[in-house]
Amino acid sequence: DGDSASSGSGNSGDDKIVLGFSQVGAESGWRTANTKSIQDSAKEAGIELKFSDAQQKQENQIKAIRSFIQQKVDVIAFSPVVESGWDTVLKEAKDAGIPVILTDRAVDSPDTSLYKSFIGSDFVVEGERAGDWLVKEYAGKTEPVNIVELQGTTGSAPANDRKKGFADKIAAAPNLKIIASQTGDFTRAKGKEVMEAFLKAHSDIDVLYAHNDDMGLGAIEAIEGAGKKPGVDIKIITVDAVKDGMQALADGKINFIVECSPLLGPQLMELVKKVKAGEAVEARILTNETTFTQEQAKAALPTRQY
Ligand code: GYE
Repeated sequence: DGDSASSGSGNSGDDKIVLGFSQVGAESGWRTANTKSIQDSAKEAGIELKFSDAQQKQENQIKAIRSFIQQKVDVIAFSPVVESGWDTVLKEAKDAGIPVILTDRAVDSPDTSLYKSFIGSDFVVEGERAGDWLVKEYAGKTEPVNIVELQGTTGSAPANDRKKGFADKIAAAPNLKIIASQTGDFTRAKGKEVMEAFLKAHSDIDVLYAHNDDMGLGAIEAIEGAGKKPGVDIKIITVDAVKDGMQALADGKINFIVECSPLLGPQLMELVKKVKAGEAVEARILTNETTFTQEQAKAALPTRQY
């Protein structure tokens, strides 16, 4: 909706700021909560939001950004599905005088003048927190620990960084070994499918590290389908801490979750206003996050917002 009113200038007479936002897709519970946060906070801030869903495809995001440029929106924000390949379209926005804000995921463009700010998590730290927990869990043990890894979308910042942070930390314990690692595209269906293949190929999996809750939840179905007990026969670590993940953690099917907050909307709208007013903004805004054990999940669940 809203597309019919989009010809000509983004400013439709009143002084409402027009924000074009290109979302990754609807691949996970995290993403759904993120979309809601952005839509709700735009409304609250009195910002007109042109929202576009790229269905996990970079070409769709590039199209959406070009369309926002054509519509002369005031500010463009987007969550880049992958890290590479943005220089050209970001240059087009810059040449058109439209400021860009990155949310959630990073780009690898060397020219940081192509965007005003980047708001979101430190995914390397998230991977490190997952790795730290595992190293502690097996402290003092020397038997081999076989880990399988479900990676997020190939080429995305969270997949690259969560893999790296985890690998860096488990390197401290030579018996902790990743025996298989594949993408599950951040979805439940893919997580299940890839875990089924892992279980067929390896009879001796001790640990699953999934780059998000949804893939972990899909994998739990695969593990149960293979007659094993998730959280007991195979220990599971995930990232995000959305409600379904937290429930599985409280139920003992997941062992540890590293939080990644999707509630970026309010801070994004603050940034949009500042950027529109020509005020200086911080180049990097980090989200505050924690981790959850099974006991902590039980305590947090009743008041969890998403
Ligand atoms: O962890 C995952 C989602 O970019 C941080 O994307 C986000 C990730 C999140 O699909 O669930």
